[in-house]
Amino acid sequence: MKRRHFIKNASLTGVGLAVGSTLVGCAEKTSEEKKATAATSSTHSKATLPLVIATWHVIDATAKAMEVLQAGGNALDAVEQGCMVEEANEKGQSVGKGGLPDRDGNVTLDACIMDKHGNCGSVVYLQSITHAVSVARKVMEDTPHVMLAGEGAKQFAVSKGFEPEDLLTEASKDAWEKWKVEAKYKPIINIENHDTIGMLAIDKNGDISGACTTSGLAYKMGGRVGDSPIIGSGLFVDNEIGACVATGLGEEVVKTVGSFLVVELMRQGKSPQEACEEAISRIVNKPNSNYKDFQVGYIAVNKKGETGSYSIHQWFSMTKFQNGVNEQIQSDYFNKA
Ligand code: SD4
Repeated sequence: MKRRHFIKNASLTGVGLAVGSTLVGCAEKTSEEKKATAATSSTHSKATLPLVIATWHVIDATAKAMEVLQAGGNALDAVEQGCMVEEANEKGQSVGKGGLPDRDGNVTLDACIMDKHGNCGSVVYLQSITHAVSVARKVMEDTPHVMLAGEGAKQFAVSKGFEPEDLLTEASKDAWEKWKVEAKYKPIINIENHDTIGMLAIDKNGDISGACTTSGLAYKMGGRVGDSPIIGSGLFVDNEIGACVATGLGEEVVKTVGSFLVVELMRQGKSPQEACEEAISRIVNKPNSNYKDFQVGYIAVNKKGETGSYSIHQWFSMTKFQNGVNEQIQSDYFNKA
């Protein structure tokens, strides 16, 4: 289902839906936008802990993460278990089992995780293992390394008890067969179809962790790795300052080291919302930027529990669970033309 349908359906299913705040330094706000900004500022500024935010519409995942936090679990356990919900969801065709394959029909996963101490682990081009985020955590905790790739990552996972399985579901195989009719051998850039799950949590002790997991761009070239498993690009956590996670066209995030940039902007005093907006502006304001052809979205949280989200194009959203409310918040975006 396309993201715009999720967003429309959200209000019908009792899931809260708010609208993101507006870019500093962007076009003059309309009165409608000013109202939306006011509504969202309060959504973004309640700083009660614990809290969980995630990219896109993933209320089951944020609910799981909050369950972990409410039971006294830490933020690291929360983001891992939250992401696992989407990895196991075969209907989500962008993460874990059921993820759309590369152009050769192989489902290859990228994931990373980062804790309050700045420890991190990552897997790239992982095949046949559903819970890539958990393998990334094992890399972090059980090896002297940060990143394992491909067959080595898979062998490591198997050595840790992960069961290999076929990740290509019938639905994803059918979609790939249809794609093959034209088989355009370049990344398909559909601005509504970037569904990486990035999750950030602050536990009741005020400690922050984050995780990110994806099958990457559908029908990508074999061997292609995006931003999602790259610490600093797809995800960055600094427990003194805050955290950020990205979704969208990974190449553009990598070129601007997006998540690290957002955290550094927060360190310099920007709010999470302002930092996300500035990081998007670095992409769209590049000379010859072809931003109209791709989507990038960021979500961020600071140490105070304030949150922000922003994207290039419409229909990016953040799911936030705080103060007993698990809601989808539609992000504000740059390209209003
Ligand atoms: C990537 N950032 O591999 C990911 C794409 C994405 O849902 O967000 N997919 O570039």
